[in-house]
Amino acid sequence: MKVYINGKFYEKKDAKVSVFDHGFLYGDGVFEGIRSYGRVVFKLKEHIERLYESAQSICLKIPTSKENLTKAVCDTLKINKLDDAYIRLIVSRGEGDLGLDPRKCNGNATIVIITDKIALYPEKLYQEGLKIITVATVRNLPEALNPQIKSLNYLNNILAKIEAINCGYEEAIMLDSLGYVAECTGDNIFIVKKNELYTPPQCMGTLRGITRDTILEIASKKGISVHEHVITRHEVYISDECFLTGTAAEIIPVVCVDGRKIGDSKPGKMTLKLREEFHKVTKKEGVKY
Ligand code: PXG
Repeated sequence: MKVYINGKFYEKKDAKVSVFDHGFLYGDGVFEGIRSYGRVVFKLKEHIERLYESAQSICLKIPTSKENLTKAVCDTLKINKLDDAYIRLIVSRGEGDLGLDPRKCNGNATIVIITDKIALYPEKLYQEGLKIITVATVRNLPEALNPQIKSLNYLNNILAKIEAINCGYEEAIMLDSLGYVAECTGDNIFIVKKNELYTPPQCMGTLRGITRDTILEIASKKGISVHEHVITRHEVYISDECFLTGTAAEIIPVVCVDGRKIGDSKPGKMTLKLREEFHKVTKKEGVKY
């Protein structure tokens, strides 16, 4: 497996960045998790766009164009002969000194592209559905570190994940600072009530997920009513169906939340339909390589 670093390819064992890179020292950088399906990088344009937006927000200048970065992602997939893959695109502040001052990195941002195969959850969980819990760690405040920024500092999410794991669960619902449902540690959340779809708005503590947007597009094409609306835990507990969306997990049904069974404890009809439709579009919408 070859890894792209700043325009060159390295064998996995030689793919290394400096310990003085502020990405390593401080989590100072941004990233994207992307997937390719049948030699099509799903919504690559949207991922590249979001990466540049995250970078803009943290005053990180990506030292190449969107076109070049798009090509670099495709080249990495080609060199690794991957048809279906998970892609991690990382831009860190680069090598500096031990102080916080980003100016010491001299604008030498580090660009890394790693490609691999991952299945986040075993197939059994997609068939049977996930059991999840709400955790005490709330999502970062937008006025502190906006969840729209996909930064290299994922401690907020990792702490929530640790809480879930310590309680015997694989995934956690994180609330925003007002106590509304925000999202999960690496996924957005949807509920279905009376055949209508609900998901939290992006403004509070939620990442504008590309899978989330895809589900919203599919739903509107299918004539399903969609509400981007604040959701309380109560509304999740009394929902007919619940599912999570993310590039890594794709669409995964949830059948139990905080000990409350959702619907009839089986993946819901609309969830399965949307999952099927999602897999149809993954091979169509994106950049071919
Ligand atoms: N919310 C958060 C906090 C995320 O990190 C999503 C939602 C879904 O967004 P997309 O655009 O992928 O539909 C993410 C996704 C993992 C993992 O291992 C997930 C993400 C990043 C890194 C790892 O599940 N981000």
